[in-house]
Amino acid sequence: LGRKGFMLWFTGLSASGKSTLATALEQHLVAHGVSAYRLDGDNIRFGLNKNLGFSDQDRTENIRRISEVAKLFADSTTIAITSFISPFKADRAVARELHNAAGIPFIEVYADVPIQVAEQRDPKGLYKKAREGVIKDFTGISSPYEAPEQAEVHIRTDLVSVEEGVRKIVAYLEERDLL
Ligand code: GGZ
Repeated sequence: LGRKGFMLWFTGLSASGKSTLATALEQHLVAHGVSAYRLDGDNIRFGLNKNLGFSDQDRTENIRRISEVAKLFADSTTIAITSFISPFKADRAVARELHNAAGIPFIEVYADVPIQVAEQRDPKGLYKKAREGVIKDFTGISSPYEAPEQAEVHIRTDLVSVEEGVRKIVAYLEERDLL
């Protein structure tokens, strides 16, 4: 009762483990009776944003729309969780400012992994296709990823387990009195 929503913004390379972490966190919260809702490529890029590709301009518009929609969830009593590469610092800063201006806490979670590890994981074969030039403008290969320098939570997904990652985020939220 009286709980306020907030925004948990995951950022990281393709195959960084951000969606795995975001999903595990959402399950943890919901299992503890806390309302949370996750936006990711599956429910956004195939719906609201299906007219957008991966040019710099389209990524910026992708992130802009996601921020606006997530803000609506976070403005209710729900914890909004987003899981997108969101490669550009400026776009993440705009998303943060949008939430700040509305008095909604914005917590950036960096799912950090060396690109070599992400490329080795390559669960969908996308890095291979990017190397072959079949996929153009691929993040980390032929399109930039601007790593956050001041993320509220920084998780090396190749060094800690999913459970440990969830614990780290939960500990941060408890410390901030958000949980
Ligand atoms: C990066 C791409 C690309 C290109 C398709 N660059 O690992 P995935 O498959 O499941 O997650 C990636 C997803 C990235 O979409 P986002 O909306 O998160 O990107 S952004 O925030 O930059 O707008 C990947 C797949 O889409 N994918 N082509 N060229 N990722």
